[in-house]
Amino acid sequence: MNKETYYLTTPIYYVNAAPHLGTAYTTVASDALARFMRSNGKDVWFLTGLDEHGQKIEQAAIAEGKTAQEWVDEVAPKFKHAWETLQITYDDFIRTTEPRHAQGVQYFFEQLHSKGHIYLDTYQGYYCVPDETFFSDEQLAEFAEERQAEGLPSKHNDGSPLCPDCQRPLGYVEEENLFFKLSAFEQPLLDYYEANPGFIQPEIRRNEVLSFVNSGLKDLSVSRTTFSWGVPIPFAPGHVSYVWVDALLNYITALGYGSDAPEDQERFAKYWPAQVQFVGKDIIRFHCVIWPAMLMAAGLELPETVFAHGFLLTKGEKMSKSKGNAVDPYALIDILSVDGYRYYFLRDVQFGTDGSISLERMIQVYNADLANSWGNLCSRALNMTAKYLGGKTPELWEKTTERLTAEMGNPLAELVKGGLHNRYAAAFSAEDYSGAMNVVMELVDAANLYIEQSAPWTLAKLAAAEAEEAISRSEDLADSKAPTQADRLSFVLYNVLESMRIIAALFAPVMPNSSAEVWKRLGLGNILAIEDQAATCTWGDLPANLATTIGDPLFMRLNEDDIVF
Ligand code: ME8
Repeated sequence: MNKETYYLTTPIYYVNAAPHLGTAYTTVASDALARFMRSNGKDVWFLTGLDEHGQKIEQAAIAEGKTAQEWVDEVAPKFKHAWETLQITYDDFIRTTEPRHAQGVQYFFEQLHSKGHIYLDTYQGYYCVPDETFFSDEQLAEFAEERQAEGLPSKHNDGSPLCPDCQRPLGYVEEENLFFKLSAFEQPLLDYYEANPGFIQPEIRRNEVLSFVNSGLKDLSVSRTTFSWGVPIPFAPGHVSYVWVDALLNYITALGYGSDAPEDQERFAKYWPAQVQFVGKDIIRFHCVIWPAMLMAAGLELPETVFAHGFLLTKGEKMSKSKGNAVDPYALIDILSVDGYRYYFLRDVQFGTDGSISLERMIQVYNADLANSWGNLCSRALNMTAKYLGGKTPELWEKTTERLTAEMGNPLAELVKGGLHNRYAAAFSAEDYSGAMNVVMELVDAANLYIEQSAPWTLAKLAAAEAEEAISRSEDLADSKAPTQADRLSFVLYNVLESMRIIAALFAPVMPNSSAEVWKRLGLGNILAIEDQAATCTWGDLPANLATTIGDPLFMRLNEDDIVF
Protein backbone atom coordinates (compact mmCIF):
# COMPACT_ATOMS: atom_id res chain seq x y z
CA MET A 1 0.00 0.00 0.00
CA ASN A 2 1.28 3.46 -0.83
CA LYS A 3 1.97 5.53 2.23
CA GLU A 4 0.29 8.87 2.64
CA THR A 5 2.68 11.69 1.76
CA TYR A 6 3.64 14.46 4.14
CA TYR A 7 5.57 17.44 2.82
CA LEU A 8 6.90 19.98 5.29
CA THR A 9 9.18 22.96 4.90
CA THR A 10 11.15 25.50 6.92
CA PRO A 11 11.76 29.03 5.68
CA ILE A 12 14.94 29.28 3.65
CA TYR A 13 17.31 31.36 5.73
CA TYR A 14 19.28 34.38 4.62
CA VAL A 15 22.97 33.78 4.34
CA ASN A 16 23.91 37.21 5.67
CA ALA A 17 25.35 35.50 8.74
CA ALA A 18 25.75 32.10 10.39
CA PRO A 19 22.79 30.11 11.79
CA HIS A 20 21.62 31.09 15.26
CA LEU A 21 19.15 29.89 17.88
CA GLY A 22 16.18 31.44 16.05
CA THR A 23 16.77 29.71 12.74
CA ALA A 24 17.71 26.53 14.57
CA TYR A 25 14.40 26.70 16.47
CA THR A 26 12.23 26.46 13.36
CA THR A 27 14.50 23.81 11.91
CA VAL A 28 14.52 21.62 15.03
CA ALA A 29 10.73 21.87 15.36
CA SER A 30 10.31 20.87 11.73
CA ASP A 31 12.72 18.00 12.15
CA ALA A 32 10.87 16.67 15.19
CA LEU A 33 7.62 16.70 13.25
CA ALA A 34 9.27 15.05 10.24
CA ARG A 35 10.60 12.28 12.49
CA PHE A 36 7.23 11.91 14.22
CA MET A 37 5.41 11.61 10.88
CA ARG A 38 7.95 9.09 9.55
CA SER A 39 7.55 6.95 12.65
CA ASN A 40 3.80 7.12 12.18
CA GLY A 41 3.74 5.68 8.72
CA LYS A 42 3.96 8.76 6.51
CA ASP A 43 6.05 9.13 3.38
CA VAL A 44 7.76 12.34 4.49
CA TRP A 45 9.55 14.92 2.37
CA PHE A 46 11.27 17.53 4.50
CA LEU A 47 12.78 20.58 2.82
CA THR A 48 15.02 23.28 4.16
CA GLY A 49 17.53 25.54 2.46
CA LEU A 50 18.98 28.99 1.93
CA ASP A 51 17.85 32.30 0.54
CA GLU A 52 20.96 33.50 -1.27
CA HIS A 53 19.87 36.34 -3.53
CA GLY A 54 18.88 39.96 -2.97
CA GLN A 55 20.37 43.27 -1.96
CA LYS A 56 20.96 42.32 1.66
CA ILE A 57 23.16 39.37 0.69
CA GLU A 58 24.96 41.42 -1.96
CA GLN A 59 25.68 44.09 0.65
CA ALA A 60 26.90 41.53 3.17
CA ALA A 61 29.29 40.16 0.53
CA ILE A 62 30.58 43.63 -0.38
CA ALA A 63 31.16 44.42 3.29
CA GLU A 64 33.39 41.32 3.43
CA GLY A 65 35.18 42.26 0.21
CA LYS A 66 33.81 39.24 -1.61
CA THR A 67 31.63 38.56 -4.61
CA ALA A 68 28.10 37.52 -3.75
CA GLN A 69 28.74 34.02 -5.07
CA GLU A 70 31.93 33.65 -3.02
CA TRP A 71 30.06 34.82 0.04
CA VAL A 72 27.09 32.48 -0.28
CA ASP A 73 29.41 29.56 -1.04
CA GLU A 74 31.25 30.32 2.17
CA VAL A 75 28.17 30.62 4.38
CA ALA A 76 26.10 27.73 2.99
CA PRO A 77 28.33 25.00 4.52
CA LYS A 78 27.93 26.65 7.93
CA PHE A 79 24.18 26.03 7.80
CA LYS A 80 24.66 22.48 6.59
CA HIS A 81 27.12 21.85 9.39
CA ALA A 82 24.81 23.28 12.03
CA TRP A 83 21.91 21.17 10.81
CA GLU A 84 24.10 18.08 10.74
CA THR A 85 25.15 18.77 14.32
CA LEU A 86 21.52 19.14 15.38
CA GLN A 87 20.73 15.94 13.47
CA ILE A 88 18.25 17.51 11.11
CA THR A 89 16.94 14.81 8.81
CA TYR A 90 16.04 16.96 5.82
CA ASP A 91 15.35 15.17 2.55
CA ASP A 92 16.42 18.10 0.42
CA PHE A 93 18.41 21.26 0.96
CA ILE A 94 17.81 23.94 -1.63
CA ARG A 95 19.97 26.94 -2.35
CA THR A 96 18.33 29.62 -4.46
CA THR A 97 21.53 30.05 -6.47
CA GLU A 98 21.16 26.52 -7.86
CA PRO A 99 20.26 26.21 -11.57
CA ARG A 100 17.27 23.96 -10.74
CA HIS A 101 15.78 26.83 -8.76
CA ALA A 102 16.47 29.54 -11.37
CA GLN A 103 14.80 27.35 -13.99
CA GLY A 104 11.65 27.06 -11.87
CA VAL A 105 11.56 30.78 -11.05
CA GLN A 106 11.84 31.67 -14.74
CA TYR A 107 9.13 29.21 -15.63
CA PHE A 108 6.87 30.74 -12.98
CA PHE A 109 7.39 34.26 -14.30
CA GLU A 110 6.58 33.09 -17.82
CA GLN A 111 3.39 31.48 -16.55
CA LEU A 112 2.25 34.61 -14.75
CA HIS A 113 3.19 36.78 -17.70
CA SER A 114 1.28 34.64 -20.18
CA LYS A 115 -1.76 34.60 -17.90
CA GLY A 116 -1.76 38.40 -17.76
CA HIS A 117 -0.90 38.78 -14.06
CA ILE A 118 2.17 40.95 -14.64
CA TYR A 119 2.67 44.48 -15.93
CA LEU A 120 5.49 47.04 -16.13
CA ASP A 121 5.45 50.24 -14.07
CA THR A 122 7.65 52.43 -11.90
CA TYR A 123 8.00 51.90 -8.17
CA GLN A 124 8.49 55.03 -6.15
CA GLY A 125 8.64 54.51 -2.46
CA TYR A 126 10.47 53.10 0.51
CA TYR A 127 12.31 49.81 0.83
CA CYS A 128 13.90 48.04 3.79
CA VAL A 129 17.01 46.15 2.73
CA PRO A 130 17.46 44.09 5.96
CA ASP A 131 13.84 42.90 5.62
CA GLU A 132 13.83 43.03 1.80
CA THR A 133 10.38 44.62 2.03
CA PHE A 134 8.54 47.41 0.23
CA PHE A 135 6.47 49.69 2.45
CA SER A 136 3.51 51.69 1.19
CA ASP A 137 2.80 55.27 2.31
CA GLU A 138 -0.28 53.98 4.16
CA GLN A 139 1.79 51.45 6.10
CA LEU A 140 4.31 54.13 7.04
CA ALA A 141 1.57 56.55 8.10
CA GLU A 142 0.01 53.86 10.29
CA PHE A 143 3.38 53.10 11.86
CA ALA A 144 4.09 56.80 12.45
CA GLU A 145 0.77 57.09 14.28
CA GLU A 146 1.54 54.10 16.48
CA ARG A 147 4.97 55.47 17.33
CA GLN A 148 3.58 58.87 18.11
CA ALA A 149 1.07 57.34 20.49
CA GLU A 150 4.00 55.63 22.25
CA GLY A 151 5.99 58.84 22.30
CA LEU A 152 8.64 57.35 20.02
CA PRO A 153 10.15 58.77 16.83
CA SER A 154 9.19 57.29 13.44
CA LYS A 155 12.01 58.98 11.55
CA HIS A 156 15.77 58.63 11.59
CA ASN A 157 18.03 61.64 12.34
CA ASP A 158 18.57 62.09 8.59
CA GLY A 159 14.80 62.40 8.06
CA SER A 160 14.24 58.99 6.44
CA PRO A 161 11.30 57.02 7.86
CA LEU A 162 12.04 54.01 10.06
CA CYS A 163 11.09 50.49 9.00
CA PRO A 164 7.84 49.42 10.73
CA ASP A 165 9.32 45.92 11.18
CA CYS A 166 12.93 46.41 12.24
CA GLN A 167 13.00 50.15 13.00
CA ARG A 168 16.04 50.78 10.84
CA PRO A 169 16.07 53.70 8.35
CA LEU A 170 14.36 52.93 5.06
CA GLY A 171 15.87 53.71 1.65
CA TYR A 172 13.95 55.51 -1.08
CA VAL A 173 13.68 53.60 -4.34
CA GLU A 174 12.56 54.79 -7.72
CA GLU A 175 12.92 52.15 -10.38
CA GLU A 176 11.19 50.39 -13.21
CA ASN A 177 9.64 47.22 -11.87
CA LEU A 178 7.39 44.45 -12.99
CA PHE A 179 4.23 44.39 -10.90
CA PHE A 180 2.14 41.40 -9.91
CA LYS A 181 -1.60 42.10 -9.79
CA LEU A 182 -1.84 41.11 -6.15
CA SER A 183 -4.88 43.36 -5.63
CA ALA A 184 -6.89 41.07 -7.91
CA PHE A 185 -6.44 38.27 -5.35
CA GLU A 186 -7.85 40.14 -2.38
CA GLN A 187 -11.29 38.54 -2.57
CA PRO A 188 -10.10 35.07 -3.65
CA LEU A 189 -7.73 35.08 -0.65
CA LEU A 190 -10.45 36.13 1.78
CA ASP A 191 -12.72 33.42 0.37
CA TYR A 192 -9.94 30.89 0.73
CA TYR A 193 -9.20 31.80 4.36
CA GLU A 194 -12.86 31.43 5.15
CA ALA A 195 -13.25 28.09 3.42
CA ASN A 196 -9.99 26.76 4.96
CA PRO A 197 -9.87 27.85 8.58
CA GLY A 198 -6.81 25.67 9.23
CA PHE A 199 -4.73 27.35 6.55
CA ILE A 200 -3.15 29.94 8.85
CA GLN A 201 -2.19 28.81 12.33
CA PRO A 202 -2.30 29.68 15.14
CA GLU A 203 -5.54 31.67 15.34
CA ILE A 204 -3.84 34.92 16.37
CA ARG A 205 -1.85 34.94 13.11
CA ARG A 206 -4.93 34.13 11.09
CA ASN A 207 -6.66 37.16 12.55
CA GLU A 208 -3.64 39.33 11.83
CA VAL A 209 -3.60 38.25 8.18
CA LEU A 210 -7.36 38.63 7.79
CA SER A 211 -7.26 42.17 9.04
CA PHE A 212 -4.29 43.00 6.80
CA VAL A 213 -6.01 41.66 3.66
CA ASN A 214 -9.33 43.21 4.64
CA SER A 215 -7.67 46.60 4.73
CA GLY A 216 -6.91 46.23 1.01
CA LEU A 217 -4.10 44.80 -1.11
CA LYS A 218 -1.88 46.75 -3.48
CA ASP A 219 -0.09 45.34 -6.48
CA LEU A 220 3.40 44.14 -5.67
CA SER A 221 6.77 44.89 -7.28
CA VAL A 222 8.15 41.53 -8.28
CA SER A 223 11.34 42.58 -10.02
CA ARG A 224 14.30 44.85 -9.32
CA THR A 225 16.43 46.73 -11.82
CA THR A 226 19.03 48.59 -9.73
CA PHE A 227 21.17 45.57 -8.95
CA SER A 228 21.69 42.16 -10.52
CA TRP A 229 22.08 39.56 -7.71
CA GLY A 230 18.96 37.57 -8.47
CA VAL A 231 17.27 35.36 -11.04
CA PRO A 232 17.03 37.16 -14.41
CA ILE A 233 13.50 37.44 -15.76
CA PRO A 234 13.44 35.93 -19.25
CA PHE A 235 11.06 38.37 -20.92
CA ALA A 236 12.37 41.54 -19.23
CA PRO A 237 16.06 42.26 -19.82
CA GLY A 238 17.72 44.04 -16.91
CA HIS A 239 15.14 42.76 -14.39
CA VAL A 240 15.91 40.22 -11.68
CA SER A 241 13.24 38.62 -9.53
CA TYR A 242 12.30 40.40 -6.30
CA VAL A 243 14.04 38.26 -3.69
CA TRP A 244 10.86 37.28 -1.84
CA VAL A 245 9.22 35.90 -4.98
CA ASP A 246 12.43 34.05 -5.77
CA ALA A 247 12.58 32.73 -2.19
CA LEU A 248 8.95 31.64 -1.84
CA LEU A 249 9.20 29.64 -5.03
CA ASN A 250 11.83 27.39 -3.43
CA TYR A 251 9.02 25.33 -1.90
CA ILE A 252 7.98 24.14 -5.35
CA THR A 253 11.18 24.42 -7.40
CA ALA A 254 12.86 22.04 -4.94
CA LEU A 255 10.23 19.44 -5.76
CA GLY A 256 10.82 19.90 -9.48
CA TYR A 257 8.35 22.60 -10.51
CA GLY A 258 9.29 24.01 -13.90
CA SER A 259 11.43 21.04 -14.91
CA ASP A 260 10.70 18.75 -17.86
CA ALA A 261 12.45 15.76 -16.32
CA PRO A 262 9.91 13.00 -15.55
CA GLU A 263 11.39 12.32 -12.08
CA ASP A 264 10.97 16.00 -11.17
CA GLN A 265 7.42 16.11 -12.44
CA GLU A 266 6.63 12.96 -10.50
CA ARG A 267 8.09 14.31 -7.27
CA PHE A 268 6.19 17.55 -7.63
CA ALA A 269 2.92 15.73 -8.32
CA LYS A 270 3.56 13.40 -5.41
CA TYR A 271 4.36 15.90 -2.65
CA TRP A 272 2.75 19.21 -3.57
CA PRO A 273 0.73 20.71 -1.88
CA ALA A 274 2.64 20.79 1.41
CA GLN A 275 0.94 19.64 4.60
CA VAL A 276 2.69 22.23 6.72
CA GLN A 277 5.00 25.15 6.07
CA PHE A 278 6.72 26.44 9.18
CA VAL A 279 7.64 30.09 9.47
CA GLY A 280 8.29 32.61 12.20
CA LYS A 281 5.62 35.23 12.80
CA ASP A 282 7.85 37.88 11.15
CA ILE A 283 7.23 36.49 7.68
CA ILE A 284 3.55 35.62 7.90
CA ARG A 285 2.37 38.16 5.31
CA PHE A 286 4.75 36.80 2.71
CA HIS A 287 3.59 33.26 3.37
CA CYS A 288 -0.11 33.83 3.92
CA VAL A 289 -0.81 36.64 1.45
CA ILE A 290 1.79 36.86 -1.32
CA TRP A 291 2.60 33.15 -1.50
CA PRO A 292 -0.98 31.85 -1.79
CA ALA A 293 -1.78 34.62 -4.31
CA MET A 294 1.25 33.59 -6.37
CA LEU A 295 0.08 29.98 -6.32
CA MET A 296 -3.46 30.95 -7.26
CA ALA A 297 -2.13 33.04 -10.15
CA ALA A 298 -0.07 30.12 -11.43
CA GLY A 299 -3.04 27.75 -11.09
CA LEU A 300 -1.38 25.68 -8.36
CA GLU A 301 -2.79 24.24 -5.16
CA LEU A 302 -2.18 25.97 -1.82
CA PRO A 303 -0.44 24.38 1.17
CA GLU A 304 -2.73 22.89 3.82
CA THR A 305 -1.24 24.89 6.67
CA VAL A 306 1.18 27.71 7.23
CA PHE A 307 2.14 27.58 10.89
CA ALA A 308 3.78 30.69 12.33
CA HIS A 309 5.59 30.25 15.60
CA GLY A 310 6.64 33.06 17.92
CA PHE A 311 10.00 34.65 18.61
CA LEU A 312 12.70 33.51 20.93
CA LEU A 313 13.46 36.48 23.08
CA THR A 314 16.64 37.15 24.99
CA LYS A 315 16.27 39.80 27.65
CA GLY A 316 12.91 40.74 26.13
CA GLU A 317 14.27 41.43 22.63
CA LYS A 318 13.88 39.37 19.47
CA MET A 319 17.07 37.56 18.77
CA SER A 320 18.28 38.22 15.23
CA LYS A 321 21.37 38.04 13.08
CA SER A 322 21.12 41.64 11.98
CA LYS A 323 20.69 42.88 15.57
CA GLY A 324 23.83 41.03 16.57
CA ASN A 325 22.26 39.51 19.72
CA ALA A 326 22.00 36.05 18.22
CA VAL A 327 23.38 33.16 20.25
CA ASP A 328 25.44 30.50 18.56
CA PRO A 329 23.80 27.05 18.91
CA TYR A 330 27.14 25.24 19.28
CA ALA A 331 27.89 26.86 22.62
CA LEU A 332 24.59 25.53 24.00
CA ILE A 333 24.95 22.10 22.42
CA ASP A 334 28.26 21.77 24.23
CA ILE A 335 26.44 22.30 27.50
CA LEU A 336 23.10 20.57 26.94
CA SER A 337 24.03 17.89 24.34
CA VAL A 338 22.08 17.70 21.08
CA ASP A 339 19.14 15.93 22.72
CA GLY A 340 19.03 18.33 25.67
CA TYR A 341 19.09 21.27 23.28
CA ARG A 342 16.28 19.93 21.11
CA TYR A 343 14.23 19.02 24.17
CA TYR A 344 14.57 22.39 25.86
CA PHE A 345 13.36 24.47 22.94
CA LEU A 346 10.42 22.21 22.13
CA ARG A 347 9.40 21.53 25.70
CA ASP A 348 9.83 24.92 27.29
CA VAL A 349 8.76 27.34 24.56
CA GLN A 350 5.09 26.87 23.69
CA PHE A 351 5.13 26.58 19.91
CA GLY A 352 3.18 29.48 18.46
CA THR A 353 3.87 32.04 21.17
CA ASP A 354 6.95 34.08 22.03
CA GLY A 355 9.28 32.54 24.55
CA SER A 356 11.94 34.08 26.74
CA ILE A 357 14.96 31.89 26.90
CA SER A 358 17.80 31.88 29.39
CA LEU A 359 20.66 29.63 30.28
CA GLU A 360 19.41 29.34 33.88
CA ARG A 361 16.07 28.00 32.65
CA MET A 362 17.75 25.62 30.20
CA ILE A 363 19.79 24.12 32.98
CA GLN A 364 16.75 23.91 35.24
CA VAL A 365 14.66 22.06 32.64
CA TYR A 366 17.54 19.80 31.65
CA ASN A 367 18.28 18.83 35.24
CA ALA A 368 14.67 18.36 36.29
CA ASP A 369 13.27 16.48 33.29
CA LEU A 370 16.27 14.81 31.73
CA ALA A 371 18.94 14.22 34.36
CA ASN A 372 16.73 13.71 37.41
CA SER A 373 13.56 12.19 35.99
CA TRP A 374 14.17 10.40 32.70
CA GLY A 375 17.89 9.69 33.05
CA ASN A 376 17.51 8.60 36.63
CA LEU A 377 14.63 6.28 35.79
CA CYS A 378 16.79 4.53 33.21
CA SER A 379 19.76 4.23 35.45
CA ARG A 380 17.77 2.88 38.39
CA ALA A 381 15.86 0.41 36.26
CA LEU A 382 18.92 -0.90 34.45
CA ASN A 383 20.93 -1.16 37.68
CA MET A 384 18.17 -3.11 39.40
CA THR A 385 17.77 -5.37 36.39
CA ALA A 386 21.50 -6.13 36.55
CA LYS A 387 21.50 -6.63 40.30
CA TYR A 388 18.29 -8.57 40.79
CA LEU A 389 17.64 -10.24 37.44
CA GLY A 390 21.13 -10.98 36.15
CA GLY A 391 20.81 -8.24 33.51
CA LYS A 392 17.99 -9.95 31.63
CA THR A 393 14.55 -8.60 30.83
CA PRO A 394 12.13 -10.66 32.92
CA GLU A 395 9.93 -13.43 31.64
CA LEU A 396 6.33 -13.16 32.80
CA TRP A 397 3.69 -15.83 32.61
CA GLU A 398 0.26 -14.66 31.67
CA LYS A 399 -1.34 -16.30 34.66
CA THR A 400 1.12 -14.81 37.13
CA THR A 401 0.73 -11.40 35.51
CA GLU A 402 -3.02 -11.59 35.83
CA ARG A 403 -2.82 -12.57 39.47
CA LEU A 404 -0.23 -9.94 40.29
CA THR A 405 -2.15 -7.25 38.45
CA ALA A 406 -5.18 -8.14 40.54
CA GLU A 407 -3.07 -8.17 43.69
CA MET A 408 -0.77 -5.17 43.15
CA GLY A 409 -2.42 -3.16 40.38
CA ASN A 410 -0.52 -1.87 37.35
CA PRO A 411 -0.73 1.92 37.07
CA LEU A 412 1.88 2.11 34.30
CA ALA A 413 0.03 -0.32 32.04
CA GLU A 414 -3.19 1.54 32.75
CA LEU A 415 -1.65 4.85 31.80
CA VAL A 416 -0.32 3.48 28.53
CA LYS A 417 -3.47 1.57 27.68
CA GLY A 418 -5.62 4.56 28.58
CA GLY A 419 -4.83 6.37 25.31
CA LEU A 420 -1.35 7.71 26.06
CA HIS A 421 -0.20 7.46 22.46
CA ASN A 422 -3.40 9.05 21.19
CA ARG A 423 -2.95 12.03 23.44
CA TYR A 424 0.71 12.36 22.52
CA ALA A 425 0.01 12.01 18.78
CA ALA A 426 -2.85 14.52 18.91
CA ALA A 427 -0.56 17.08 20.52
CA PHE A 428 2.30 16.36 18.12
CA SER A 429 0.05 16.55 15.06
CA ALA A 430 -1.19 19.93 16.25
CA GLU A 431 2.43 21.14 16.55
CA ASP A 432 1.99 21.28 20.32
CA TYR A 433 5.43 19.93 21.13
CA SER A 434 5.26 21.02 24.71
CA GLY A 435 1.96 19.17 25.16
CA ALA A 436 3.41 16.04 23.56
CA MET A 437 6.47 16.15 25.84
CA ASN A 438 4.22 16.63 28.87
CA VAL A 439 2.36 13.44 27.99
CA VAL A 440 5.63 11.51 27.87
CA MET A 441 6.78 13.06 31.13
CA GLU A 442 3.57 11.78 32.75
CA LEU A 443 4.77 8.25 32.12
CA VAL A 444 8.31 9.08 33.26
CA ASP A 445 6.98 10.52 36.52
CA ALA A 446 4.55 7.66 36.99
CA ALA A 447 7.37 5.13 36.51
CA ASN A 448 9.59 6.87 39.06
CA LEU A 449 6.73 6.98 41.54
CA TYR A 450 5.95 3.34 40.85
CA ILE A 451 9.53 2.36 41.71
CA GLU A 452 9.26 4.22 45.01
CA GLN A 453 5.93 2.69 45.86
CA SER A 454 6.65 -0.87 44.85
CA ALA A 455 10.19 -0.82 46.32
CA PRO A 456 11.90 -3.53 44.24
CA TRP A 457 14.81 -3.53 46.75
CA THR A 458 12.42 -4.76 49.44
CA LEU A 459 10.93 -7.33 47.08
CA ALA A 460 14.47 -8.52 46.29
CA LYS A 461 15.17 -9.03 50.00
CA LEU A 462 11.88 -10.85 50.48
CA ALA A 463 12.60 -13.00 47.43
CA ALA A 464 16.03 -13.94 48.77
CA ALA A 465 14.58 -14.82 52.17
CA GLU A 466 11.82 -16.82 50.54
CA ALA A 467 14.33 -18.72 48.41
CA GLU A 468 16.47 -19.50 51.45
CA GLU A 469 13.50 -20.73 53.35
CA ALA A 470 12.45 -22.93 50.44
CA ILE A 471 15.90 -24.51 50.36
CA SER A 472 15.76 -25.19 54.06
CA ARG A 473 12.40 -26.84 53.52
CA SER A 474 13.64 -28.63 50.37
CA GLU A 475 10.86 -27.06 48.35
CA ASP A 476 11.11 -25.96 44.75
CA LEU A 477 9.57 -22.52 44.38
CA ALA A 478 8.99 -23.24 40.68
CA ASP A 479 6.27 -25.64 41.80
CA SER A 480 4.52 -22.88 43.72
CA LYS A 481 1.04 -22.17 42.45
CA ALA A 482 0.86 -18.76 44.12
CA PRO A 483 3.09 -15.94 42.87
CA THR A 484 6.39 -15.81 44.68
CA GLN A 485 8.27 -12.70 45.84
CA ALA A 486 10.60 -13.27 42.90
CA ASP A 487 7.55 -13.14 40.60
CA ARG A 488 6.54 -9.88 42.21
CA LEU A 489 10.02 -8.45 41.67
CA SER A 490 10.03 -9.53 38.01
CA PHE A 491 6.56 -8.10 37.54
CA VAL A 492 7.55 -4.71 38.94
CA LEU A 493 10.79 -4.48 36.99
CA TYR A 494 9.06 -5.63 33.85
CA ASN A 495 6.58 -2.77 34.18
CA VAL A 496 9.36 -0.27 34.64
CA LEU A 497 11.45 -1.56 31.74
CA GLU A 498 8.40 -1.75 29.51
CA SER A 499 7.60 1.87 30.34
CA MET A 500 11.17 2.79 29.46
CA ARG A 501 10.83 1.08 26.09
CA ILE A 502 7.69 3.08 25.35
CA ILE A 503 9.02 6.38 26.70
CA ALA A 504 12.10 6.08 24.50
CA ALA A 505 9.91 5.44 21.44
CA LEU A 506 7.84 8.52 22.26
CA PHE A 507 10.84 10.74 22.93
CA ALA A 508 12.69 9.59 19.79
CA PRO A 509 11.44 12.32 17.38
CA VAL A 510 12.73 14.98 19.75
CA MET A 511 15.69 13.18 21.37
CA PRO A 512 16.94 10.64 18.83
CA ASN A 513 20.28 9.82 20.51
CA SER A 514 19.25 9.09 24.06
CA SER A 515 16.19 7.17 22.84
CA ALA A 516 18.32 5.00 20.56
CA GLU A 517 20.72 4.45 23.46
CA VAL A 518 17.92 3.34 25.80
CA TRP A 519 16.70 0.81 23.26
CA LYS A 520 20.25 -0.44 22.83
CA ARG A 521 20.62 -0.86 26.59
CA LEU A 522 17.34 -2.76 26.69
CA GLY A 523 18.65 -5.08 24.00
CA LEU A 524 16.07 -3.81 21.50
CA GLY A 525 16.51 -2.94 17.80
CA ASN A 526 16.93 0.33 15.95
CA ILE A 527 14.50 2.87 17.33
CA LEU A 528 14.90 5.08 14.28
CA ALA A 529 13.36 2.39 12.09
CA ILE A 530 9.95 2.62 13.81
CA GLU A 531 7.24 3.08 11.20
CA ASP A 532 4.22 2.42 13.38
CA GLN A 533 4.82 4.21 16.63
CA ALA A 534 1.30 3.51 17.94
CA ALA A 535 1.79 -0.26 17.51
CA THR A 536 5.29 -0.02 18.99
CA CYS A 537 3.81 1.61 22.04
CA THR A 538 1.38 -1.23 22.72
CA TRP A 539 1.80 -2.31 26.31
CA GLY A 540 3.40 -5.70 26.88
CA ASP A 541 5.66 -6.00 23.85
CA LEU A 542 9.00 -6.04 25.69
CA PRO A 543 10.52 -9.47 24.94
CA ALA A 544 11.88 -11.65 27.75
CA ASN A 545 15.52 -12.58 28.26
CA LEU A 546 17.06 -9.65 26.41
CA ALA A 547 20.54 -8.84 27.69
CA THR A 548 20.46 -5.33 29.18
CA THR A 549 23.40 -3.04 29.88
CA ILE A 550 23.76 -0.25 32.42
CA GLY A 551 26.02 2.28 30.67
CA ASP A 552 26.90 5.81 31.73
CA PRO A 553 24.26 8.28 32.87
CA LEU A 554 22.17 9.35 29.87
CA PHE A 555 22.18 12.98 30.98
CA MET A 556 24.88 14.18 33.35
CA ARG A 557 23.51 16.61 35.91
CA LEU A 558 24.61 20.18 35.19
CA ASN A 559 25.86 22.55 37.81
CA GLU A 560 25.26 26.17 36.89
CA ASP A 561 28.39 27.31 38.70
CA ASP A 562 30.59 25.09 36.53
CA ILE A 563 29.27 26.48 33.27
CA VAL A 564 31.22 29.11 31.42
CA PHE A 565 29.09 30.71 28.72
O1 ME8 B 1 13.20 35.74 6.63
N1 ME8 B 1 12.88 33.46 17.17
O2 ME8 B 1 15.14 34.52 6.49
P1 ME8 B 1 15.79 34.72 7.94
C1 ME8 B 1 12.30 32.47 16.50
N2 ME8 B 1 14.97 34.40 3.92
N3 ME8 B 1 12.55 32.22 15.20
C2 ME8 B 1 13.42 33.00 14.57
C3 ME8 B 1 14.07 34.06 15.22
C4 ME8 B 1 13.79 34.27 16.60
N4 ME8 B 1 14.36 35.21 17.32
N5 ME8 B 1 14.89 34.65 14.34
C5 ME8 B 1 14.75 33.97 13.17
C6 ME8 B 1 14.02 35.08 6.01
N6 ME8 B 1 13.86 32.98 13.30
C7 ME8 B 1 13.77 34.75 4.57
C8 ME8 B 1 12.75 33.63 4.51
S1 ME8 B 1 11.27 31.87 3.15
C9 ME8 B 1 10.70 31.75 1.61
C10 ME8 B 1 12.37 33.22 3.12
C11 ME8 B 1 13.45 32.02 12.27
O3 ME8 B 1 17.16 34.16 7.87
C12 ME8 B 1 11.96 32.14 11.96
O4 ME8 B 1 11.55 30.96 11.32
O5 ME8 B 1 15.63 36.10 8.40
C13 ME8 B 1 11.96 33.26 10.98
O6 ME8 B 1 10.77 33.32 10.22
C14 ME8 B 1 13.15 32.90 10.13
O7 ME8 B 1 14.10 32.37 11.07
C15 ME8 B 1 13.72 34.09 9.38
O8 ME8 B 1 14.94 33.71 8.84
